[in-house]
Amino acid sequence: MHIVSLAGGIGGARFLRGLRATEPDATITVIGNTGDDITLFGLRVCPDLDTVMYTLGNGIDEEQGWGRAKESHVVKEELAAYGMEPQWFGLGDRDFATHIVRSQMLAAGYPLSQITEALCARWQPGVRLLPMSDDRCETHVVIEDEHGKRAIHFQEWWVRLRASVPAQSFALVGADTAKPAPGVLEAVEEADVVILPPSNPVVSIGTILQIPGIRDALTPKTVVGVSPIIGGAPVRGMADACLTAIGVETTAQAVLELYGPDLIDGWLVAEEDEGVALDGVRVVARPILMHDAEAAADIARTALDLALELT
Ligand code: GDP
Ligand code: FO1
Ligand code: CA
Ligand code: CA
Repeated sequence: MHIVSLAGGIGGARFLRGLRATEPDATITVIGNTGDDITLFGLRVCPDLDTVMYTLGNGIDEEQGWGRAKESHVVKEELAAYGMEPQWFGLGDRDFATHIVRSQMLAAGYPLSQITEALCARWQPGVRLLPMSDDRCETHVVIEDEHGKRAIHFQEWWVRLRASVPAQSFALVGADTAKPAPGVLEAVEEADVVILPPSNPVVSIGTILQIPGIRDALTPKTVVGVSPIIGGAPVRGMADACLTAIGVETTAQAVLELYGPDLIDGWLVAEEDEGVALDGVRVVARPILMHDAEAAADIARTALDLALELT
C-alpha cells in the first residue's frame, strides 16, 4: 500500500509515528511544509521538516515537540555574547549541525529535496520525506502595531510575538512561481489513499495546498483528514489565531468547510464534535487526542480504515 500524507511539525510528526506503527509494511510519502523555513545566521532552518525527521528518527525533544533531545545551547550563548540577532529563536548545538549540513549542500547547488534525503539517511525515519517544493517559499504575516502596518516572517509572529498581535493576513512569498518538489506529484498519483494529519490547517496544510498543482493532484484521490480542532479549540499551539486571521471559526466544522468537500472524503472529529456534517463527506467521531504513541496509532488506524473503506 502507498500512503501519501501532508505534514506540518508536531501534530503531523506525532500522527505519522502512529501511521507508521499501524501499517508498517506501507510505503509512506510525506509532503512536508517548508513555509516555516527561515535563514538565521546564514543558515537555512526548516523547522517542520526537521520536526518530522527527528520525531520519526527518535531524535526529538519529546516534551518540547521540536528540536533535539539532550540539547545544549553553547553556540546560542556565544552568538548572544556577540550581540547577534535574533535572540528570540533558540537554536540548539546539535540542531545547528543539521542546519550547517543543509546550508553547505544548498551552497553547493543541491536542491532541498536531495538534501532532505541526505539528512534522512542518518535518521532513517521510515517514511519518504519530501519538501512541498524545492523553491524557496516563506510564510509572512501582515500585522499592524506601533511601528505601523508591515509584513514579518512567520517565525517572528509565532515565536517572538506568540501570535499576540493579530494577523491581518498571511502571504506565502514565492508560491505563485513555486513548483512541487520532484516526486511530490508522482507520489500523489501513485497513492492508494491520502491522509491529512491534524496539522495546522492554515500555516501547515493550507500552505502545502497553495503550491500550484498539489491541491489539484489530491482531489481525485481518497482523502481523509483528522481535525486539529477539538471542542472549539486547538489541541496545542495557536491555530485559533491563524484561523481567525483568515476569517474561519475555530471549530472542526469550519476547518472541514475550509478544506472543502472537493478535497475531503472522510473527516475524523472528536466525540464531542459529533454532529459535524458536510454533504459528500463521511464524518466519523472518535477519540482523536494523541496523548501517547499508542493513541496516535489508534487514530491513524481509524483514519486509514476510513480511507480504505471510501476507496
Ligand atoms: P506545528 O507545525 O508544530 O505547529 O505542527 P502541525 O501543524 O503539524 O500541528 C499543529 C496542530 O496539531 C495544532 O493545530 C494542534 O491543534 C494539532 N494537534 C496537536 N496535538 C493534537 C492531538 O493530539 N490531536 C489532534 N486532533 N490535534 C492535535
Ligand atoms: N519554537 C519556539 O517557540 N521557540 C524557539 O526558540 C524555537 C526554535 C526552534 C528551532 C528549531 C526548530 O526546528 C524549531 C524551533 N521552534 C521554536 C519551533 C518552530 O519554529 C515552530 O513551532 C513552528 O515552526 C511552528 O509550526
Ligand atoms: Ca509548522
Ligand atoms: Ca477525493
